[in-house]
Amino acid sequence: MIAFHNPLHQGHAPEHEFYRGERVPCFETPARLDYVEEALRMRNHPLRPPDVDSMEVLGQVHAPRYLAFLQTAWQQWLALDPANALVQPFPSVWPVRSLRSDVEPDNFVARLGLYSMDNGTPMAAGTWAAAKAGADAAASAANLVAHGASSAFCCTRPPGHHAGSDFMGGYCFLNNAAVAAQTLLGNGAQRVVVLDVDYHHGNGTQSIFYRRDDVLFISIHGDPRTEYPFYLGHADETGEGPGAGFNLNVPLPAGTSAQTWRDALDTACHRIAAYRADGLVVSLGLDTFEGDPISRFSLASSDFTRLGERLARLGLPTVFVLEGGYAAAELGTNAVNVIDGFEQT
Ligand code: OKP
Ligand code: ZN
Repeated sequence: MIAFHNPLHQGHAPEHEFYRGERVPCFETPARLDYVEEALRMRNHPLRPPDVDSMEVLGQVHAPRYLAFLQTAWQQWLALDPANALVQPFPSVWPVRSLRSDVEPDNFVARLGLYSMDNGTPMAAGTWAAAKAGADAAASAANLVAHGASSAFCCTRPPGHHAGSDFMGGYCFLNNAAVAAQTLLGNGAQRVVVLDVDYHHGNGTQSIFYRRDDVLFISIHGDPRTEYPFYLGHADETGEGPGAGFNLNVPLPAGTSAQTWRDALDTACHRIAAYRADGLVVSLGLDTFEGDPISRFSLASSDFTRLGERLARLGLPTVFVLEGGYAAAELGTNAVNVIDGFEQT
């Protein structure tokens, strides 16, 4: 399977995130992608740089003022104090209920809070360039599939599925899966499914497409009552307005077995078949792995091969977009297991 990689991902390398109130080394590291690229090469999958500019499609899934902020956020941070080059910005205040989000504050940290859902999405000097190149890789993979390839893989970080129309969160800045889905639609697809199998609910993707019937969003994830992102991902979220009936959440308790997870996947696949989609985007998080340090499902490496096999049986043009997965040393094996399971079926 042709894989589009992100040539600029290393520029997004913040050092710290917050965990239980303490600053800890980031879980979402450049090394993650090195492992995936190495496994792709070892198992003979060609790697290509992005060949599509996603800017126009980004404007269809993200708000203009959010894109403008993100694009210049690091310069704004440095303009406050050149010494900030060595400091990570974090938001500390957010416009929750009863506060206004229509007026952009002049204060940088307040603006950062306006465009963030958490303080768990650290930025670095190369964040915009890395996120944009990742969106380009997603658009490239979708474009290849739209032009007749049966599948393609977007091999990128930072991930995207927590990023909504106008906010970052959960290590995500630009919603790569939404870019892929929108690219398929822009190339003539009528109905697209986004299937999100990351451990964490894809709140950003869900919210972007919540009122639309041309994208069916399905997610299997840790129950948000106990798992990030906490405030979205419940089973009663089924879509709104024209999108009513085109959103399916399958939350599972932390600790769920691989067998129960596979049954949930089967349920999702039956819904996909009934939708008569002309394209599938898979938000491929691999943090459902039993060895993942921040998640609590128990899939083995062999289960990822089975995931690829099950998805292949849908018979749909398919774009895989890498999301989470924090057992870095096993990430390459697990990701390419999905790819090989898919291609060998
Ligand atoms: C991103 B993806 C607390 C650590 C938890 C949220 C996890 C984001 C996962 N600061 N941060 O869905 O794999
Ligand atoms: Zn995740």
